[in-house]
Amino acid sequence: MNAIDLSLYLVLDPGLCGGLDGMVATTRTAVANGVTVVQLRAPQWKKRQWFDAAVALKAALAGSGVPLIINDHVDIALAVDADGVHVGQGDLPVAEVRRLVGPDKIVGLSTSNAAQLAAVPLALIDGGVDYIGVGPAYPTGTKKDASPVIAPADFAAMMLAKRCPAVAIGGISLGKAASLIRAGADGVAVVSAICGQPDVAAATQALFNEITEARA
Ligand code: TZP
Repeated sequence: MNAIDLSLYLVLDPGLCGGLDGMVATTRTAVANGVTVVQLRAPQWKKRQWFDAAVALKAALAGSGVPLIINDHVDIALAVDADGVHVGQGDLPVAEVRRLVGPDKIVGLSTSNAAQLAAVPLALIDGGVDYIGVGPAYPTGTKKDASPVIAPADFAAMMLAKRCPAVAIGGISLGKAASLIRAGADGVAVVSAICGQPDVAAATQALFNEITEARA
């Protein structure tokens, strides 16, 4: 398994951030204030926009130690030599993703229920993943086709059953991260709690502090 610090995982949304420049500015500020992973996610975009944004984000993250993860598009991840790829249940199978990116890239997979969790492949040689996303933990307006919200008891059961690091996602804002960390999540992933916030630095710091305190 490739190590990844999932503590505070920023999933960029070009609409909320105000386009590419806004995504780069958000990334710089968020990383300076505690974000540990950055994912480029732009379901509406054409491939060239993905490529240009991935190049810009990779440059923005250079030297920070914070990995750049590309949602869904293995070719973009390979083209810019990103740190990893995150796929959903309807995307390319993770075994194929692993075969394409090799053993050293981070591969993440979204899971929304116990059955999907039980089917997660772990051994890298068999196409395993490095971490899972688990959600939605709360209702979200950001992903229109999100799966049903995972009830807290079911979320806790998934955290007990997981065999790799897990990041909670979906509707997580200040005050909603701590219970997920205490339930066993290794971190939380957010879009709207950081992207488009009037004070990205303060929003990031507050979330980071909540996660740190929940672990103490
Ligand atoms: N996957 C599951 S929920 C979600 C994704 C990408 C959107 C999360 O966005 P927000 O704004 O943090 O609720």
